Amino acid sequence: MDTIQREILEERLEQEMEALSQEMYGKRIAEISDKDLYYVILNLTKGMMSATIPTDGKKKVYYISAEFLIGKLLSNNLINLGVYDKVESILKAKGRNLAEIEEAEPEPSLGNGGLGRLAACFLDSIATLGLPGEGIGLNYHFGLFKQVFKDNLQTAEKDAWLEKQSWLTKTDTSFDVYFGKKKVTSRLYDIDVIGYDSGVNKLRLFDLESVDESLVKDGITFDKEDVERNLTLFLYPEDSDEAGNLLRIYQQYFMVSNAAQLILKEMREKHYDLRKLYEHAVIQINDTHPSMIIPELIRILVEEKAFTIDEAIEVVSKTCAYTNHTILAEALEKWPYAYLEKVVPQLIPVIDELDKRIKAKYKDPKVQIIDKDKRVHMAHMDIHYGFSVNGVAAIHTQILEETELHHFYEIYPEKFNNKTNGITFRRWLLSCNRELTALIEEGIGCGFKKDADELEKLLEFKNDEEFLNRLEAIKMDNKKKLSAFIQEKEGVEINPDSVFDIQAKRLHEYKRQQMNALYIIHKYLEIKKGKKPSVPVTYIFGAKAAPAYVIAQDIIHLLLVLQEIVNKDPEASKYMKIVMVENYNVSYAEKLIPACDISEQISLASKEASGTGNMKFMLNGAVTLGTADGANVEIHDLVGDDNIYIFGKDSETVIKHYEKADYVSKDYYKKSPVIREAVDFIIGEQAMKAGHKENLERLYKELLNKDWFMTLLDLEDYIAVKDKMLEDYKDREKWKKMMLVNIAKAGFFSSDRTIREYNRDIWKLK
Ligand code: NBG
Repeated sequence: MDTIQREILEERLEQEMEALSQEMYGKRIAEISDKDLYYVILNLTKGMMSATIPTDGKKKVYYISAEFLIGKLLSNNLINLGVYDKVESILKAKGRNLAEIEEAEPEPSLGNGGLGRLAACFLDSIATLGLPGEGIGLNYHFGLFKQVFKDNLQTAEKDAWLEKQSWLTKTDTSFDVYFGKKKVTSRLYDIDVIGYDSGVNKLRLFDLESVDESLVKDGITFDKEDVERNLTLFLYPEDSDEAGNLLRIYQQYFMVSNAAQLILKEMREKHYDLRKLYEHAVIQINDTHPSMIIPELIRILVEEKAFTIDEAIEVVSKTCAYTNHTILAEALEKWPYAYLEKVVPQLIPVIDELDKRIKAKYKDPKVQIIDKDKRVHMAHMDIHYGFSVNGVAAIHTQILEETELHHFYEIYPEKFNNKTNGITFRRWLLSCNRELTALIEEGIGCGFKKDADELEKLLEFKNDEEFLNRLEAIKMDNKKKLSAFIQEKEGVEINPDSVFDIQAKRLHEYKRQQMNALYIIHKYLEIKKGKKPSVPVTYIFGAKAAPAYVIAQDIIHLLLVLQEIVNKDPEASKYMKIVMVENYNVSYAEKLIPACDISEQISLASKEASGTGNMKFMLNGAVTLGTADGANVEIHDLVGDDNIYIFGKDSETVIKHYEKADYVSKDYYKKSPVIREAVDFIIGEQAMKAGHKENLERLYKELLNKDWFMTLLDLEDYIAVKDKMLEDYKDREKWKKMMLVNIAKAGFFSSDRTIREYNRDIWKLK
C-alpha cells in the first residue's frame, strides 16, 4: 500500500475496524472483550504502518543492542500515526475505552533498564527524523524476569509476554550460525517502528528456530548448557558460574552473527561495493554486548569475500562506532580467552591478530585487548577498531576522557565525543500525560511536538496564576489516578495530598536506594520521638534487582520491611507511607512519572553515566533531588540553582576517595548520631521482626564495613537538602513555578536532539 491508501484507510477507520472485528470474531466492536478488541486494533494499526513509506537512503545505521525496552506499542503507534484521538472517539461512541483496551496489551520484555529504554527512544527518533535505521537484537521469550514479592523478598518468575498475535511479524529470513562446528538456525522477526508523522523503520529481532520454552521448569532456572534450545529464552541469564558466562557469549555471538549476515545480505541485494561498506552502513555498538561484530565482520570479509586482513580491518573500523554507558568495571565485559575459544573458535585468529597489532604499537598494558590474565577486553577492541567512542552525558564523557579511558583518549583524541542522552517526548509526554500535553498546546501551540525546544515558550506563563494553577491541578489529577492504581495493584492506600517522592530505576548500590531508605528510617524515628513532619510524604520505589546481586536483593528486602513497619503504624502512617511497586516496568513508569513531585536522582557522583528517568520526571513537572552526576549536571545548568536540589560530594571528590582508598564508612557512622541511629535500625528489634536476620545483617555489615558506593558519605547532606525541599513544597507559588521551569527547560533532552547529534557527528546519513 502507498500513502494514498493509508489516507483512505484512515478515513474509513470505523468501517475497517468493524469489518475486522466481524472477520476475526464474528461480532461487533461493542460486543467483544477488551483483549479481542486490542487484537482488532493491533491488526488495523499494523496494516496502517505497513502502508507507510519506509525511510530509505544510500546509507543506513544499524543499532545493535542486547536490549530494546520498547514498552507497550499500541498508544505510541496510534499517536505516531496521528490517529489516536480519532480511534479513541470512535471507540467511545461504541461505549469502549481505549485506556482499558491498552491494559490488555502485554509489555514486551526485551530490556533491563536505561540502556534498553534509550535504544527504544532512539528508534522512535530515528524514524521520526526520517533517517534510515534499524535496531538489531534478540527476541527473548521470557525477557529479563517478572518480579514477585513473597515474604518481603524479591522472587523471579519468567515473564511470558509473547502472544500469537503481536507486533512481531515473522519473516522468511533465516540464517545458519556456527559455534565452531556446532550449528544452529535463526529466524528473523520484525517490528515496525513508526516515526511521529513520518516514515517507518524496523526493529529486527532474531530468534532461535529450535528454542524450547519447556526448558524452563522452576522460576527462571533452566539447563544453561543446552544452547541449541535455550539461546533466546532470557535476557542476561544468571552468570555466576562458567555455564552462565558461556551462555552470554553464545547469545552475543548469535546476535552479531545474525546482524553481520543481515547487513551483508542487504549490501548484496542493493549491489553495493563491500569495499565501501562504510558508505552504506554504520554500525552503532551499544555497550560492549555486540562487540564481537568487529572480529566477525573481519572474519567474513577475509574468509568469504577475498579481502586481505588489512583491507578487512580498515573497512570494518570505518564502519563501527561504540557507545559507552558506564564506568562501572563490572559492566565493562572482559571475557576469558578460554571461554571465547570454547564458544567461537573461529574468531580467535582474528582477535589474536587485532591484539598483536596493538601490542606491536603500544606497550602500555592498560590499552591491550588481551591482558596478562588472558582476558579479552571488549571495550578496548571497540575503541581501537572503531572510528568513534561516545559517552552519554557531558560529565560522563569527561570522566571517560580524563580518567577511565584516559590512556585511549591520549592515543585517539579525535575518536572521543559526547552525546547526552535523550528521551522521546511522544511516549514520555504526549502518550503518558495527555492532560499536560493539552495544557501545553493551549498555551504555546503544537510546535513543541516536532520541535521540543519550543517548550521554552512556557516561561511566558511563569507569573500567570491561572496557568500555574491548572498545571498544579493536572499534577493532582495524575496523583489521584496513580493512587487508585496503586490501591488496586499493590493493595496500599496512599494519600494524593501527600508529596509523591519517587525513586524508580534498576536497583544498584551506586543508585543508592539504601540512602533513601535510611532517610525514611530517620523520619520514622523522628515521628516516634514526637517530631511530626509538616507535610505528609509518600515514598514510592520501583526497582528490579539482578537475581545474583545479593546486596541489591537485601536492599529490596529492607524497603519492603520498612513498608510493612511504617504503613502499619497508626501514628507514623499519617505522615508517611511507603510503596515498593511490584514488577516495575515501562508501563508502570508511564503511570508513576506524571504523578511525581520529587524525582530522586541520588547516585554516587561519577557513577551514573547519564540517567534518563531524570529527564522524564522533569518533563512531567517533577523537581529533581540529586547528586551532581550524569545528566543531572546538565539539568542543573538548564534550570539554574533555584529549580533543582543538588546535594553530596562531587565526582572529583569521589574519584579522589577511590584513588586514595581513604573512605571509611565506619568513621561517618561513629561521628554522626543521626547516621548511627538509622543504620542500627536495620538490625533493630522491629526490623528483625518484620524481616529476615540474614538479609538485614548482611546489609548492615556491608554499610558499616564496606559501603563501596559511599552512602554514608552523603547521608547527612541528603537529609538536610531533602528536608529543605519538603519545606519549600509548602510554598505552593514557588513550587508551581519550579514545575513550570522544569518542563520549559526539558526540550534539550528530546532524543530527537540526541539523534541529530549522532547523525551530524557519527552516522552522517542523508
Ligand atoms: C546505563 C547507565 C545510565 C544511562 C543508560 C543509558 C547501562 C550499562 N548503563 O546512567 O547506567 O542513562 O545506560 O545510557 O545500562
